[in-house]
Amino acid sequence: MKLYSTTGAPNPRRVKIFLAEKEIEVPTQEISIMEQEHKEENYKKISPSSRVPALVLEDGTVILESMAICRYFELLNPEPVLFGNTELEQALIEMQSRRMEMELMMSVAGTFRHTHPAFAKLENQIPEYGKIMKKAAEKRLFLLNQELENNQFIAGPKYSVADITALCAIDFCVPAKIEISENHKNLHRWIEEIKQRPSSKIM
Ligand SMILES: N[C@@H](CCC(=O)N[C@@H](CS)C(=O)NCC(=O)O)C(=O)O
Repeated sequence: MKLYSTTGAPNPRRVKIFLAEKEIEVPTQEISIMEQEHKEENYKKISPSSRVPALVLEDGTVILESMAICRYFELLNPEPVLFGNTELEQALIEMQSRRMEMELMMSVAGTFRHTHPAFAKLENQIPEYGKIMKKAAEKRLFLLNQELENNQFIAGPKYSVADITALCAIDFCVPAKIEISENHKNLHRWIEEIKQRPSSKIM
C-alpha cells in the first residue's frame, strides 16, 4: 500500500491527519506539485487528473479522493470513529464535511489558485475570480463562527472528519492571504482547541 501525498497541500493533509488520529502508518511517497511531478506520465497512470492524494493498494487498485481514502481506513480501522456512530451522527458529519469542503475549502483554494504568484505556472489565473472566491471564503468563515456558537466541534459535540477538513481549509487561509477576523471569537476558540491535537501539526 502506498499513499501519494504533497506536503502542505490541504487535501493530502486531510488524509494524513485522519491517519494520525487513527494511529495508522502508511508508506508515503512525496509528489511535488510545484515541481509538477503530479503531471508526469508515471503519476498520471495513478491519477489521470493529476491530483493528490492517491492511495494504491497491494493489488494495484487506486483510490482517489481524500474522503474516499478516509472512508476506506474508517472501515478497516473503526476506532476512533471519525465519520460518526449513530445514523444521526453520520448524517450530521456528512452534512458538515460536504459544507466544509464545498463551501470553505473550495473558496480558500480558489483564492490561492487564482491570486498566488507561485501558482501562476499551474493555473490559468483569473484574478477577478480569485477576488470573488476570497469574498466567498470570508462570508463562509463569518457563518462558521456563528455555527460554532453552540457547537464544540464542527459537527456537534464530537471531533470528526469535518473538523479535519475545516482545519486544512482554515490553515490554507495563510498562503491564500485570507484573514480570520479577530471578532470571530467562536472560531478562534475552536482553532485553539484543534491546534492542541498533535495531528494538527502534520503538514
Ligand atoms: N477532491 C479531491 C481534490 C484533490 C486536489 O485538488 N488536490 C490538489 C492538492 S490539495 C492537487 O492535486 N492539485 C494539483 C493541481 O492543482 O494541479 C480530493 O479530495 O482529494
